[in-house]
Amino acid sequence: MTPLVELRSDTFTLPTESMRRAMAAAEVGDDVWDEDPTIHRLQERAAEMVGKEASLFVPSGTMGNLCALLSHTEPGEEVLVEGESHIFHSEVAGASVVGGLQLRPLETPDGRMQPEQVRAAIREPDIHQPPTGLLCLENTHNRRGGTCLSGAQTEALSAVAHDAGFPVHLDGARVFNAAVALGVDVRQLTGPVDSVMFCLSKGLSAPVGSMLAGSRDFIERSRRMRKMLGGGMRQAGVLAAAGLCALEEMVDRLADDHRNARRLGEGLQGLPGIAIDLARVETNMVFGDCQPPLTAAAFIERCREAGVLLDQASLYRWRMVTHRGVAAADVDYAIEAVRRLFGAPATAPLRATG
Ligand code: TLP
Repeated sequence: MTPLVELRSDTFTLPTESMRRAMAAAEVGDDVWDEDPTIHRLQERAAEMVGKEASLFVPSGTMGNLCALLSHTEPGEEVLVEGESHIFHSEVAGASVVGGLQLRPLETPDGRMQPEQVRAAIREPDIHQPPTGLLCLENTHNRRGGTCLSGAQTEALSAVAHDAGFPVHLDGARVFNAAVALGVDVRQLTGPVDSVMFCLSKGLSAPVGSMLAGSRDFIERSRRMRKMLGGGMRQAGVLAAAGLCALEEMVDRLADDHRNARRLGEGLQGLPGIAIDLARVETNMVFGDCQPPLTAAAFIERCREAGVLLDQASLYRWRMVTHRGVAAADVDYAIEAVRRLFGAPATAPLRATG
């Protein structure tokens, strides 16, 4: 049977043995009543790690972001987002449907908005215009390649919003990837913003769940929003137990995923018909563009037949994501399989994994 290398997303990571043991042994209670001791431990630990007063366990990153938007804004306000951000592109317009918010996309080449660009987008006090109510950042930036915002960039962007009197929310679904790639404490990336959502269920390998962190007041409001959205869970300490393992045991190993993504990007470089921007491979993602008439869907189907699974980003664009379930040998297998599709010679003898 052809082996399948799972590169569609780091959401495909499976829980570790240590997570399964912790889940089986977890002490639990009714979390809607705020009585689950394992969730309390997770929320305290998560808040401490990202340097915020409090945090909230939510079922998904999408719900965490929506709770944040609802807690920070009033209906009719405008929210500044990057043009390819997950909130704008992939959250089913929840901000507009549920929050009555207008999302204003700002275009960038690499996911890193410029302070001046944000300043210029802030609305004037004018009866015709929706007031600007929030700035959203994304780190790492998924659809721009898994690119990182540095602490200094986060600080400069946040200062623009704060000077104008509105808060900043960070979609940090993969903010630990950014911290590991930049070699900094994650608090440098979360300190300047008012709230941060990060996912336990992606590279950190927990089966379910994300965290939303911020001030005590903000988390109190978000708890209400989570209930409104149907995200009040009961004995979810079984899930929080896996989340605690994710935070304690899974952060440092993200560096392996980053090394594997680079190896993948380098191995696929130069094939006729697909273009990879290696400069954008900063963390665990590799994006490529097929050359018309080859569409991403057709390329993905051919890769699947060759045992390599990847994800479609747009008509011609595809994405590969490395994670704990993909070893260096799987990366090498994927490189050779894709190169064969293009009739390209095998790569030089493969290096040992670092
Ligand atoms: N991203 C998923 C898909 O939805 C695209 C993936 O496979 O990458 N923010 C960012 C930056 C994300 O990448 C994602 C998920 C989310 C938020 C939402 O998280 P979930 O899937 O837990 O709702």
